[in-house]
Amino acid sequence: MRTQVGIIGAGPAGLMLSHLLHLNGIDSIIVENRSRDYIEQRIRAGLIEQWAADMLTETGVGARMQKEGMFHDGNYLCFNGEAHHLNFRKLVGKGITIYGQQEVVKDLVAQRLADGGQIIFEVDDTKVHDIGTDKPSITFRHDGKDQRIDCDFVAGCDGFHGICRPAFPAGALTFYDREYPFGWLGILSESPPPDEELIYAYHDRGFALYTMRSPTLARLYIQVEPDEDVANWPDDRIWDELHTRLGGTRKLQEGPILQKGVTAMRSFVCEPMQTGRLFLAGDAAHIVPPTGAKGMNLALADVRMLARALDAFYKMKKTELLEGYSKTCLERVWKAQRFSWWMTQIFHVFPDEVPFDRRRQLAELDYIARSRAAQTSLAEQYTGLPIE
Ligand code: FAS
Ligand code: PHB
Repeated sequence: MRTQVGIIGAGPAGLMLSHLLHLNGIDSIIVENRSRDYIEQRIRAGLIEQWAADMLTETGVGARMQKEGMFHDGNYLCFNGEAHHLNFRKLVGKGITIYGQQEVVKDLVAQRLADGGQIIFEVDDTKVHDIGTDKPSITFRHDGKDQRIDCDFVAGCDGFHGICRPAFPAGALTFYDREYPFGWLGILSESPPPDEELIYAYHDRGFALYTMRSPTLARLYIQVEPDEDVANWPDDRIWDELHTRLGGTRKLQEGPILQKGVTAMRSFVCEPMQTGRLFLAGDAAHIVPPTGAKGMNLALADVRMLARALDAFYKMKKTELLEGYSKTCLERVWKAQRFSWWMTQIFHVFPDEVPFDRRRQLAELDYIARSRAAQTSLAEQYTGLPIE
C-alpha cells in the first residue's frame, strides 16, 4: 500500500491526526493492533481542555460531545472537612468538558470511516523501516499476510508501550522519568457523583478524585499502593474509603460498580520527539500522572502541531514547522509535566514524608483556597494553556 502519512496507533493521537490530515487533503493509513471494539470500550481519560473541545467542534467531530458532554465552569478542592470552589469561568473565562476518551475515540473512528479513511485493526508484528530516508515504510501482519505501507512520513502514535520510540537510533533519545510511590484505583459506578463538578479531596488516608461520565455514572479514584492488587478491594471497601476521604463535605450515593482497575503513576518524557521521517505524538513520547488531566489533551496538542507542519510541507514545501515539531511540542509538554507533578505532590500522601510535608501541603491548599492569584494560575493550566 502507499500513502502520504503512515500512522501507528488508533488512540486519540493517531485518530485525530488522521482526521486533521484528511481535512487538509493529506491521505493517511492507520494501523492498530487491537480490535475496534477494544479501543472503543477502553475506559481512560475523561477531561477535555477548552481549546481541545473547541477543536473537536470546529473540525466536525464534536456533535455528540456537545449533546452528551458535561461542561463545567469550575471544580472543588476538599480538605480539612471543607469544600472550596474554584470558578475557572470567572478567573480565566474558560471551562472544561467531561466526555470519556472512549467516546472521543468512537466519534473519530466513525468520522474517519465515513470520510473513507483507512484504519487497519488487529495487526501484529508492526515495524518501521528506513525512517532516516525520505522513503520510510511500515510492515505488519494482518489476516495472516505480511503487509507493507510505503509512505513519506511515519507518525508514532502507538502509546507508551509502542514500537516507535524504540525504533529511534541507539543513543538518539534522552529519557526523563519519575515513578510515584502510589497508584490510583479507579471505578466506574452506576451512581450519581457527589457533586455536579469534580472534587479533588486531600485526606490523611490518601487522595481521592470524584469525577463522572454522566449525571448517573460516576468515575471515582482513590490513591492506593503502586502495585496494588484490585482483588484486595471488594466493593464495600472501596465505598467505605470514598465516603471517608470526602471528609464529610458531601453525601456520596453508592451503586453497582461496572469496572475497576489500578493505574500506575509516572512522569515520563523522551527527547527529541522526532528522528528523520518518524514523529512521535502522545503517550509514545510522554506520560503524565492523571492528577492534572493532561494525558489525552497533550496527545491532541501534539497532533494539531504535526498536522499543521505536514500541511506546510505538502502545500508549500516548507519544512520549518517539521524541523521545529519536537521543540514546539516539548514547550507545552514540560509545562503540563510540571503542572501534573505539582497537582500530584499537593494531594497525595507520600510514604517517605515527614509531618512537615503534611502541614506544607495543607498550607498550599489553604493558600490556593484564599488567593485569587493562585486560583488563576491553577485555572489557566487546568483548563488548558493557550494553544498558538
Ligand atoms: P494511546 O495509548 O491511547 O493509543 C495508542 C494506540 O496504539 C492504542 O490503541 C494501542 O493499541 C496502539 N498500539 C500500541 N502498540 C501498537 C503496535 N505495535 N502496532 C499497532 N498499534 C499499536 N489521561 C487523562 O488525561 N486522564 C485520565 O484519567 C487518564 N487515565 C488513564 C488510565 C490508563 C489505564 C491509561 C493507560 C492512561 C490514562 N490516561 C489518562 C492517559 C491516556 O488518556 C493517554 O494520555 C491517551 O490515551 C494518549 O493517547 P495516545 O497517545 O493516542 O495513546
Ligand atoms: C476523569 O474524568 O477520568 C479525570 C478527570 C480529571 C483528572 C483525572 C481523571 O485529573
